Amino acid sequence: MNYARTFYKKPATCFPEALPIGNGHMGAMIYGGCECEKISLNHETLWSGLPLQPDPEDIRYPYFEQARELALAGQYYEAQTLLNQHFIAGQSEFYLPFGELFITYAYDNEAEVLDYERVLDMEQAICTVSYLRGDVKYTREYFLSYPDNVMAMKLHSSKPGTLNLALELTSQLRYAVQTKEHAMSLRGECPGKSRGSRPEVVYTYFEEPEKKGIHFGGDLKLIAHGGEVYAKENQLHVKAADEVIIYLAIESSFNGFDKLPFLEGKDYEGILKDTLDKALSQDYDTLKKRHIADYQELFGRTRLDLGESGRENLPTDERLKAFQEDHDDNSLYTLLYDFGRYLVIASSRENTLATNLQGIWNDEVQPKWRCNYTVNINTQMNYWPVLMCNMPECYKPLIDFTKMLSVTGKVSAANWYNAEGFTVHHNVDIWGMNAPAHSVHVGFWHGASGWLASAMYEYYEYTQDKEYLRNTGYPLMKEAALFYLSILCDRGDGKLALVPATSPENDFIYQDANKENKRSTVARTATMSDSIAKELFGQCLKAIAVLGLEENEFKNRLENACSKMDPLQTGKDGRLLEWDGDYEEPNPHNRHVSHLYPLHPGRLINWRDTPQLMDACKKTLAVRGDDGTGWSLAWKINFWARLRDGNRALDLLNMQLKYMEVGINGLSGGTYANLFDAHPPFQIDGNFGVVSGMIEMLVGYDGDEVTFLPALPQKWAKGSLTGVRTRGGKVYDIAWENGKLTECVCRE
Ligand code: FUC
Repeated sequence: MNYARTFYKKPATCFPEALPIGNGHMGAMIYGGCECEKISLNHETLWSGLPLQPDPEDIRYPYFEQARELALAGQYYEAQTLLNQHFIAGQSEFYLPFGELFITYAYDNEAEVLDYERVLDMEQAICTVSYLRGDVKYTREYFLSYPDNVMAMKLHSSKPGTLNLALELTSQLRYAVQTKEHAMSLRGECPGKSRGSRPEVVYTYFEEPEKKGIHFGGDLKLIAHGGEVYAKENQLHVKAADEVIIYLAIESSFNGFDKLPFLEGKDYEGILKDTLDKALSQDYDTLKKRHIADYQELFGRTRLDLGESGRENLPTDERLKAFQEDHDDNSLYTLLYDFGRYLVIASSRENTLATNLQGIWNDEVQPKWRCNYTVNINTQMNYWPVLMCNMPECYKPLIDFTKMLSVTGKVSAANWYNAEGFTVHHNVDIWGMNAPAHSVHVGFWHGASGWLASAMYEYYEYTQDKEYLRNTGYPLMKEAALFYLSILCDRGDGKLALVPATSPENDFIYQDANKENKRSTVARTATMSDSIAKELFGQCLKAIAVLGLEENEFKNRLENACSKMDPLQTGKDGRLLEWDGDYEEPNPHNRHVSHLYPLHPGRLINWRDTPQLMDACKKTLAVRGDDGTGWSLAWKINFWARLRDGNRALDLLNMQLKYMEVGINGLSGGTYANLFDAHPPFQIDGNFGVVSGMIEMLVGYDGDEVTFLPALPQKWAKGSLTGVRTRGGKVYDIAWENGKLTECVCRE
């Protein structure tokens, strides 16, 4: 068994080299500098903007109805133009960084730094930095406790009286800092409004109380052993101490998506005080023990062992580079698996918000893609491994997220589509923004509500928690299904479909009535949208049966729809069609492979019911090509696992492990030195998608029956996986040798 840790022989020079810690609410990135330690800080609730204020008069559905007529008549381009003019509702707000803590060291001598090490210990969720300067060993230890909601830091030197430090807190938002002896407080404010796009976003801070953005604070307390502590010009200074303990708590006034953050905000200052008082009432070691116990209870639930490779003692950046030469490092996959689970626990806990595009770690005020929730794949991927890794508690933020959207998404369903239920398009923020954003190409896509609702059913499948299904899961599924039921229409051949539709961020070329080639993103139907709806309808029917509900009218509507929908068609070359025509594709290698949704994460295409479509999926992937952004590679691992081709899945996993230099943006993914997934730039989804992909390679289904090693690559001839949770709610330990299952124990 390998010890789960990443480590480095030098400080980080940039964000994707720094080491992440988190407790779901707060996140920190540790750089580990010797002269100056930099720690980037986040709190999950720091966003620009204010609660949504929907305008009941803002009715857009007549345009939808016109676009539908145009699409049914084959006038896709015209439908697209109309929707571009009338359907787009703006942009999401931005996830913003709290700021930075700098700890500047002053040394008594000029000695060279030796034996430098920076470690992220994922067995304990603790980050350490250590080095020698002359005869003094300096160490730092950091963790972010979920039970005590505080960041704890211990700075130590082996020789009494040699710790000389200055601490400074800064922010890129509007802020002020106050220092007192042994304490420092930052008070800040998020802008109430953002306008424009990166790199020219304009933020506005309002003075009117009802327009004021989220207020926040970070309070720091310092305890020095030996030496002297004093405050000077916004800095806290420590002179000649032996050891310093620091506690930092961050809170904000955010009080829910529908509350004005200033007028109806949380008493974050009171909470900060209570949090720090509680932390200070315990000693550091007690706090640390509570943190480790809390973390290990989750992290220890599953284990993957693929054997040792002999490279475990190489610093992680060098190890990644060695992997580019040859792939003989099975325990690097295990490390990636552990890192993904570590990130789940560090970013998504009960009563925290769902993870955004970067989890909770973001140091930019104008982050890429607004660091929002992108729900045409990314947010969902963040949660793929969570249930399999037997951490249902960590799935709860996605449930809360869907609940919020079921409220705010009602307006979009009613005003944009004249429909029942709720709907969600591709971009969401902390305020529940969900209407079509940005442009029709990305924004006219109403699949997110259905996809999230199916993810609600998955929670039941993995936990078998009927109370949850009755009170939470099913009501959300039903509301999401009602939306699709209300807008289904005859697509022109007696079959029901969602018309018009887009396939996320892709387009096609068709010939219009004048035989002219036109390019459009809007089609009559799209395989993904119809599959999302059909999958959800089937899950609603199962839930009705499981719960024994008298839902006759709804059930009839679902059954009628299912019998009249036919989303899965193949084209002349045997590929699964992405739209309802065999169109020319201007972008055949598009990173999204949305039409394979029914293969993964959906289950409409599977070996038992639709074996003939497996080949169509393989052909689709062959033409799409392997390369793609980090999340695209990760998705393809999951596809190939479901197609039961382990070697192909492993090829994709190897591509995901391509060493990514910083500063590159683009569409060819990889992994940064700190193991963060590179879109590039950093996007966290791929870190989670690889974990579910690895499990999909080892655990599959034949109908509802669990099967093991469905896609075992030759290189993983021997191994074990313990504590894996499966649909049906059972937890298994398995082991295999020479590619054959040797052990299979059902634990629960
Ligand atoms: C979707 C993707 C991009 C990126 C963005 C956040 O729009 O197509 O690749 O992941 O979300």
